[in-house]
Amino acid sequence: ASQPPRIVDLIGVPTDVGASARGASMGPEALRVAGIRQRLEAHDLVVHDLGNVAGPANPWQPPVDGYRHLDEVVAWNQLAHDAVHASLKAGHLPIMLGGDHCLGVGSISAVARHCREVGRKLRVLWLDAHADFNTSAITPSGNIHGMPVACLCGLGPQSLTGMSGEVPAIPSKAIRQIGIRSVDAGEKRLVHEQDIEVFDMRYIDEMGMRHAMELALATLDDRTHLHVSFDVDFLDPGIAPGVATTVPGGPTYREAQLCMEMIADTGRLASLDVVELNPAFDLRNQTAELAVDLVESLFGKSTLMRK
Ligand code: 5AB
Ligand code: MN
Ligand code: MN
Ligand code: MN
Repeated sequence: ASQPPRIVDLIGVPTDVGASARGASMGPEALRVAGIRQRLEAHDLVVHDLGNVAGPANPWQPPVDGYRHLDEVVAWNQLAHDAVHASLKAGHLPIMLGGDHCLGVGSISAVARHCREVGRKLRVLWLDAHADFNTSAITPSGNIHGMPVACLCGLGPQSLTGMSGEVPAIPSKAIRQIGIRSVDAGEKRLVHEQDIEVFDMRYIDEMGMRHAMELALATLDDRTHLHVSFDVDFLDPGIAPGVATTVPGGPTYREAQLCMEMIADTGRLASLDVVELNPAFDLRNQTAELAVDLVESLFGKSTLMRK
């Protein structure tokens, strides 16, 4: 059993081609300004800031055949895929700084490919207000940031579903969704059909974050690669206004901290996305600072009571 890697690569992917509003492209810099590097270094991590990858501009066009900006989304995801895969191959722990959540396809398909290459099991925790399980046939918007989980499960255009070299890139049973509270009608049907394990806000209200996370993290073992895809709109908009698609009724500060701390306790975190932060909606970078605070907790910032 190998220890999770302790060299962290920060990979900026500054795009908003998959989003409903402009501005997530400013996310990587806002996270740097909030001190993500220094905060990780304070936890005995070696941090390599690899800078930003450079992809196509946002053409800001309406959807075509149910997809907005598909070519640009594919280009950015290929860049994310290659950078994340190279980091994993080097034995590092990639943190993708998004960018909108369409990038989950590139990032997680790289993780899936790596896991296949080294014979590891995969668990994906999808922290989000949304299920991101739309397809071109059912999307209300055409925005591809609402489709990455479907693409990873093999539902979507071949240019996105095939990125890992296998379709589907991941089995639906590898996924746990947490914090969900906004799902479109057609999307809901697909999530049920695919049998995705969802801990929605109703579940968290009734059973508590602790129980939700105990189940979401159950059956991990020392061969499991744990990936966290952290959509900042997971958080309650009262504490995290800096996103384009706020949904009321998300986790409080304490619930979010507990979520991150329980992930840290597993010692299995091996890759991370921080996506959908939109500085154009933020107030004095407070959402970026909160996201960095929570990332710090993912790497073991905790109170004095635990060792
Ligand atoms: B996010 C919506 N379901 O498909 C759609 O922020 C919103 O990555 C998607 O979770 C939100 O357009 C995508 C209405
Ligand atoms: Mn490196
Ligand atoms: Mn999302
Ligand atoms: Mn979301």
